Amino acid sequence: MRNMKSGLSKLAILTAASMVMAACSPATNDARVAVQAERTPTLAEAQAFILDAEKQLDAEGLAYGRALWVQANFVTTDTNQLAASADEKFTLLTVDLATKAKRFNDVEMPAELRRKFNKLKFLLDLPAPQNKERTAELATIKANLGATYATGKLTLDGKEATLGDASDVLARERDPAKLLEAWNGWREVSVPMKDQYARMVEIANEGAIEMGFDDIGGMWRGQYEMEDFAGEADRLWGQVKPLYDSLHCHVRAKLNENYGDEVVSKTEAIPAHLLGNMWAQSWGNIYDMVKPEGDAKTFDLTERLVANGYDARKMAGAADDFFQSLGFEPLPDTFWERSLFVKPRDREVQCHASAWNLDAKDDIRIKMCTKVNGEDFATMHHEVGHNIYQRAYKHQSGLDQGGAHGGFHEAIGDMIALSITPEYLKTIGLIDEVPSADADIPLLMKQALEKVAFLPFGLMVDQWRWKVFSGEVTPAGYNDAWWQLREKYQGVKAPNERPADAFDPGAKYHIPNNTSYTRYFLAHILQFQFHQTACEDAGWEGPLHRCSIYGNKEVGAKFKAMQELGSSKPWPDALEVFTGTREMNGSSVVAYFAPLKEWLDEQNKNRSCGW
Ligand code: X8Z
Ligand code: ZN
Repeated sequence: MRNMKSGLSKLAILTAASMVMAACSPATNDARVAVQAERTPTLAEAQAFILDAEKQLDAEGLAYGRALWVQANFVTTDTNQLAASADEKFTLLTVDLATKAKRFNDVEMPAELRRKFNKLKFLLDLPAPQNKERTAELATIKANLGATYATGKLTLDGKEATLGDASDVLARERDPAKLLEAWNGWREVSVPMKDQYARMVEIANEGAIEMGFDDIGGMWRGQYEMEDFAGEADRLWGQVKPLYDSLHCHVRAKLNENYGDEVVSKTEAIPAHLLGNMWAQSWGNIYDMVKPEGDAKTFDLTERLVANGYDARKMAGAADDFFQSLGFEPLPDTFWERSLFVKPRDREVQCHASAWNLDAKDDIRIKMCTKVNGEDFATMHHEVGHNIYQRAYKHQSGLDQGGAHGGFHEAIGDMIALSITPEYLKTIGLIDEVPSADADIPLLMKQALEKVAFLPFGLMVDQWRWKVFSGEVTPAGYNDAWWQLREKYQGVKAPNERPADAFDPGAKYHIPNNTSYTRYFLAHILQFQFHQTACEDAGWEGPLHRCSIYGNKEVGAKFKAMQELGSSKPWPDALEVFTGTREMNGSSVVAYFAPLKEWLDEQNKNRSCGW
């Protein structure tokens, strides 16, 4: 995650700042700018400016991060206000620095330094205009939206329930009426967000324009340092879409067999409450309904974790052990002391899993309301992967601390989770017998329900936001535009007519919390690319889904070399270090799932696919 989660580490502690000019406080800066306005600044001044900016961001970032950590771990009116104040302060500083940086626009400087100047514009998820009142208003809205999501409640079976409870219903229930109750209930939480969201967009767009972007969307896309970011995402989607279409076709047919024409049509988009997940973004929980016939030889990871006495800490321990097997240092004691692993019974927390680095060095931690199940076993590796990456680039200077791009950050732990193969699970004692080759299709099906199903969702969330940010979609059209994109990309539709005041995008964490989302789409491409490279380097010749790099120090060393770069080089350089190529490529996803694709197409032979 950006900024105070994985991005906080961008604000690294700077060691000796020898040649800092007298630019320590905004006040002295102002005076200097006035005096120096007539001449082009020198390279030395540019270097000193960045050094000083990193120092200020580092100090402010630490305070900001702590305020956000406390709020996320203890959501109350007071911590909300403290978080808003810290956000306001940090935003003011960052906007000030990005504005002052403009005077160095014409200075000739090395590419590395120019990139640091550019990065000043990307530190905030939402920029504020240079106006104290509106900066404060923006910070308050942000804190409120986050808290509304974190503390949202619904009614299930006449009792108060949380998102976690509703998600369990979506995962396990098979009665459409009960599924619908949970699905609709959670969407009432976001109704009051809509007006605030619209106001937030208005203010932040002003800020983005002042920084030289067309709108917030332009700013979000700009950080990827690509000519045509949206086009690149479309290209990658084109590579994997045929696979998604085959999966969609089979899943819909099976849901139709289970629920009948009344609930699921054979030709239209799939109603969103039937796919096992609150947002229909991953479908692993409906494996039992879509699995190949005669699936006797696989295993249920959730059942195995429970039977082996796993709890959240033990799950984190498995992730730690995996990274250690590749040559990474053990997680520090403070990780175990300061992380939040389970949902507390007596206070409100932001349960959506996240990974943090508070001091841009070793104070790495996660916050996760872990459930002991297969899904969270993978999420645990995802979160620990963020922490491992953050620590790997801690030696970089403040502005170079960060993922090569957001997709890299989201792919590190996921790539490791792709190595959680039956063979590996046997090695760590979770299963007794490795299923034979006739379990390949069932194993691939489980993986596809998580990973392939996710792809169009990963893409559409920001497609919606880009339209909102550009003004193409206005508040009156927020909800309809959301469902148009859900249908277009995912072939998923709302299970019932949406109320006029519905704000369904707000029921997904990353919307009220302003976390950009295309990063996850890219991560779902990149993790397979990383996995394929790692397996080839390890000399693996079998099917990709059976390859685990557990214990491979050579692969680990190369993986670490990429991570250590942080964002100090353009992302293609980082990609090249690990994969030898400078392009993201969906062909690894296609190769990984090739046997399943063939099987799906056979199943779909007499079905009508598409929606
Ligand atoms: O938000 C996350 C992580 C934290 S960065 C748990 N993910 C996305 C989501 O939950 O929607 C991981 C996969 C997609
Ligand atoms: Zn993540």
